[in-house]
This record gives sequence, C-alpha cells and structure tokens, in this order.
Amino acid sequence: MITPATPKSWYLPSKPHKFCPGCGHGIVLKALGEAIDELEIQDETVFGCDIGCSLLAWDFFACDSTQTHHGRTTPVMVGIKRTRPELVCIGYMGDGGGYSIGSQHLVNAAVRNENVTLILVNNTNYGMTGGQMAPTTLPGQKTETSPYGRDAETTGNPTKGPEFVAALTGEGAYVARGTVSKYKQLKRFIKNALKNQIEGKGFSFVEILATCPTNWRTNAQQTWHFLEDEMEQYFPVGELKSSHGKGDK
Ligand SMILES: Cc1ncc(C[n+]2csc(CCOP(=O)(O)OP(=O)(O)O)c2C)c(N)n1
Ligand code: SF4
Repeated sequence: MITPATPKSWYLPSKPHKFCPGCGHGIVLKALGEAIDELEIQDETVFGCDIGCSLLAWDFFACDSTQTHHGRTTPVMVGIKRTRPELVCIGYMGDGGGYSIGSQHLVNAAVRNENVTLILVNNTNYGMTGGQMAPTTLPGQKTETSPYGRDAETTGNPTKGPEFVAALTGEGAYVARGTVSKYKQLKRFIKNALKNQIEGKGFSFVEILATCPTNWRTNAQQTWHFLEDEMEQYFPVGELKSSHGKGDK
C-alpha cells in the first residue's frame, strides 16, 4: 500500500484530517509540520488554534496544543511565551479571527514585538460559519452577507495584514505573505518566522492565501483561478520584513 509522506510532528490518529476536500488549511499545516521537523523543535513547540476552521487543527500535531476563543489566540500564545520563554509558541488563525475580532491583539502584540509566531490563513471569508464577508473579502466578491458583491464604498477596502503589521513592528520582526500555490516558498517563510522566534528577534507573522472551495462554491479550476488570478493580484506574495537576508518576492 502506498502511504502519503507525513511530517513526523503530525498526530497520525487524527488523520485523515477534517478539512473539506480542496481546502488550503491542510497544505499550510503540512508546510508547518515539515518546518517543525526540519528545525527539530517538536518537543518544545506549543500550537494554539483559534475558533473557525482553524480549530479543526486542535489535534493535528503531536505537540502540546491549546484551543482558544475566537480572536484570542494571540494573547494566549503571548502569555505562554512570557511564562515559558524557552518554548516555541505558534498561533494559528483565520482572517476573521486575526483581522476582525482579534485585531486589537494583533496590533498590540506587533507593537510590543512579542516573541511569538502567528500564522494567519486568509481565505477571504468566514469559513466555518458558512461564508460571510470577512475583512479580506475582495471588492466585488459575493459572499453570504455581500450577495451583490463587496462594496468597498460602504464596507471599506480589504485588510492588508502583513502591510500593516510590517509598518507597526520594529527592528527584528519578520513579516511575510505566502500562498498555498507556492509550497516551497511558503515553507521557507514559515521556517524563517520560526527561526526568528527561536533566535529571540521578536514578532513573526505569516499570512497565507488559501482556498475555500466550499464557500467560494468553485470547482477545482475555478478555485485555482480565484487564488492565483484574483487573490494573488490583490495581495502581493513575498517577504515584507526580514533579517534573513534579502526580501524574497
Ligand atoms: C466571540 C465569538 N464571536 C463569534 C463566533 C462565531 N464564529 C465562529 S467561527 C467564526 C468565523 C471564522 O472565520 P475565520 O476566522 O476567517 O476562519 P475560517 O473559518 O475561515 O478558517 C465566527 C464569527 C464565536 N465562535 N465566538
Ligand atoms: S469551509 Fe472552507 S476553510 Fe473551512 S474546511 Fe471547508 S474549505 Fe476549508
């Protein structure tokens, strides 16, 4: 029997995972698992996930894990890190959790240059609750609560998280935006973010553009088209702040 290659840090009894077919979360969590393996940090990693589809990852890793209230993963991970600085603390959240209800935590943790790593999955909607408009919904994009398409005149422009986090953070922070369509680059960004924390340089933040075919109501071809031709045009992929050599586009 052929078995797929799985990161050592994955918790195998919880597989196959619970995400919808075609969901980007699984790709992100594979890259994160491989990054944890390659950096050999499984035993000192604490993984914290938010409410939203990210909560389906509560038992994803064979690492200490915690699951928080919607939008509250950032302060929980900051608290753990401040208490046990030798641990590697990773917060995992959606764009609703990170940029809407949890935005004040993101802003203040970034300003204070807290030494944690946040991974935020941007799928342009509130996935778990059925596809409502999120801060990242694109102009004109139809969702359950923007049935005629998002009107930027009345609802504002989509949040560009890495851009504002890069502007808020000081020396030593690491900020990047990756996409599930560029796996090797995505894993490199996640590893750079984790190394930043391990080296004690301060806040690290990676937003990842990811697919949600269930709420987008797209087939495979349409899903990939929306990710690569719409999302990646609006949200440029690359490193925005890094002390690991030249910024990677
Ligand atoms: C305090 C609070 N408010 C609202 C909710 C309802 N709720 C659950 S998941 C969710 C949205 C999740 O969207 P996102 O954070 O973008 O993650 P995704 O599901 O897309 O991965 C909301 C509003 C909640 N659980 N708790
Ligand atoms: S609803 Fe969307 S984000 Fe949630 S598991 Fe399904 S495809 Fe993934």
